[in-house]
Amino acid sequence: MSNRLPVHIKTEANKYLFERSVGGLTTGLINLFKKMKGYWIGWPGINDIPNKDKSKIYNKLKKDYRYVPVFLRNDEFEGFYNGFSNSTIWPLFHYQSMHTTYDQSQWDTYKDVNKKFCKKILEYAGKKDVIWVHDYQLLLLPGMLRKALPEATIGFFLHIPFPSQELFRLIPWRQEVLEGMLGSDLIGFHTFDYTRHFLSCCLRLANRENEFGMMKVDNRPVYADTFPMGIDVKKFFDFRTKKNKPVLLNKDLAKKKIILSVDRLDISKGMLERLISFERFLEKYPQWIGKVTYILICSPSRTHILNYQILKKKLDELVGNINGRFSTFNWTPVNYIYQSVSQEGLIDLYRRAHVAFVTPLRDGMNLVAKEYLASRNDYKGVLILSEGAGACNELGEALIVNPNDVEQMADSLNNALMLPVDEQKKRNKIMITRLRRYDIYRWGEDFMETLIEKGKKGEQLTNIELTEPIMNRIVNQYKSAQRRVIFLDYDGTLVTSSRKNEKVLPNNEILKLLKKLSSVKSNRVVLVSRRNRKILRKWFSGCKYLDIVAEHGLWIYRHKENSWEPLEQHVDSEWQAHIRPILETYVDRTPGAYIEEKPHSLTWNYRKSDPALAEIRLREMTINLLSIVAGKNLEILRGNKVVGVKLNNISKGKAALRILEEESEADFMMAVGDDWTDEEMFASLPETCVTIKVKYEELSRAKYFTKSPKGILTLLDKIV
Ligand code: GDG
Repeated sequence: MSNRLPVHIKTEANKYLFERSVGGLTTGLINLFKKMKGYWIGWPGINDIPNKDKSKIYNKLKKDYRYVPVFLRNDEFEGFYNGFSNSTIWPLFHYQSMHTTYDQSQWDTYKDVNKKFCKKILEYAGKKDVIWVHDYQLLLLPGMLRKALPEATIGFFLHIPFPSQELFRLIPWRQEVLEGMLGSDLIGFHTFDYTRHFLSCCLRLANRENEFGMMKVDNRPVYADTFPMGIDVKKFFDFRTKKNKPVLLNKDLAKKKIILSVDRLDISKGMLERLISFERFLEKYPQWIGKVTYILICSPSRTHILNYQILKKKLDELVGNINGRFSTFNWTPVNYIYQSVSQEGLIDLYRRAHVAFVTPLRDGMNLVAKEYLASRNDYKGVLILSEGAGACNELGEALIVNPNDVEQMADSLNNALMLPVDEQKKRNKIMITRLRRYDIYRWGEDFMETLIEKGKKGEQLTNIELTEPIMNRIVNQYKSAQRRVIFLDYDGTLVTSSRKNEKVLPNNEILKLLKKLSSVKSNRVVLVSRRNRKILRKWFSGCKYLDIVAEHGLWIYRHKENSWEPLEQHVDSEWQAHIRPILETYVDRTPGAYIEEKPHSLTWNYRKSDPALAEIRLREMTINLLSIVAGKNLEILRGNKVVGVKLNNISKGKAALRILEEESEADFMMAVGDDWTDEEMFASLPETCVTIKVKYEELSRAKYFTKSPKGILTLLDKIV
């Protein structure tokens, strides 16, 4: 799925003509698509097609190319493409917030058109198909598809930068945009920075934490990862052009030193700044006057948008000024071509250009830089590349420039023209070898393989909702067992989670359930809580047959013995004196954070803090803590908005295992909990144990989940 099909339709003399469309996405994907057996669904490049012609076009595209057109009306295209896509998302994501507009009706149309695309896919996609959605025009589509096809494997790739949250948060509909993207199983970006920005937006604006790029959304894992798009290196490298006969240039021009740039006319491509620096270069290095020609190829794009019209006007003027100022009777400094050139012509130009001058202000990747290198089968030529292009991460041997630094760019032109051929070859060989390794095919396969793998892994990671039929199944297991052990956490599991030391007394319903459940002779019911042992005994004094594990596993109460036993005879708490000051430093530096203290643990809680700040503090703090806990009987554990240091021989899991040692006959085991200390318990219990997590938006080792304590009380009620 992409906004644009790889062809666009033109009308000429009442006939429909099909032409290849220009642009990074299509160039990159067309060959990959040909290798796959699928459909490419997208807009055919023309609007308001009369109904009588639609089916003719539809059939031709489908039969000849396996393309499926989504027909749009002019007004839809205006709001969706020229509007929200290219007047809001594009400029904002390219850090041009001053050129960004926010228009409610354009946003509404954007949503409607995404729905239209969704409807079209649903005509083709099977329940479990793999769907790959491309780019910023279809940000909402993964979310829409997920609703309609919950089991499908959905990938999304963003071809443009993903901005820092400072900018992204300016969008009034930012939440919906993020949720739309999060409908995917895998979200791909060109560079690690874009991935990082996206994850940071999810954290700060949608409160979604991640573990190494994985988030949990509606009980599904969603992955964000980096896949730098490559090109078909072999095609460019092996392309046959006649050495002596230029395709587009006349003989005189072909003899000059050529500086080349190729862009779609776009505000992000830095053309004005580039021209200004070329003018400065002529001023500063007059020895090149008459010897160097700058060929500026610029394909028309988004011509209906005002900002693009203004840019075109400025560009025309600037080229005119430079040419007026420096031209001689037999030399023009800037050769400005405002049209698309043929593929053959383009590759011939790449091969003849001494310098490729690629200086976008911001660019998701920039394929032109890669194409220039791949075309150079003589390994000659110099690439000047902007640090604002995603490609800069992979092409460090190019001459790297800041696209706003006119002086630096002018100097780089001179340096590039002076660079010895040996040095050119050395640098280009390294870069071309790298491009060969991760070419467009590897990129596509890598994304697809990861998508399919993550889609599968998702099935394993996902816990199952505790629905009525599952409850009935658990009740049957319970009924047919001879000896049962049931571990129940209290806060957050039987009652709604409370703040630190707030008292949430068990109500009559809970007390009645626990009393009944624990009175059954063949049952051993154990309440497993973080709370103080005395309080727990007081609260549950009415449940005579209930056993209790208190203070995260430190104490075990057996009703038969009517006494408390420590899990470990000696609990050393000296270690806390070393850890506490470190946690305190981070409390001081992180508004909202606080420390919770137990004999066997110290935790740093940040539920109330800014999640992004806490994330940074956490990383730093963990590094500090690691050096202290190393080699000691201590471990660092991370839970939901909490990180803790604890003695590693004391935990709910260890206490539960101690109890199970006394229960060798048990043929039904169940454990229920809601937080990270319970995760330890889930992990240490045998595979056959029924484990239930009372929380929804977190990854868990438990087999089942339920959204609130109500689900657990219902299950216990069914059991008793
Ligand atoms: C977006 C992102 C990202 C251009 N003019 C002609 C022509 N082209 C071809 C080039 C190249 C493609 O169009 C342009 O690709 P870019 O990557 O440079 O830029 P965008 O179109 O803005 O693409 C970009 C890309 O998506 C892929 O993810 O890299 O950052 O903005 O392939 O060769 N081709 C021909 N004649 C032209 O006049 N034949």
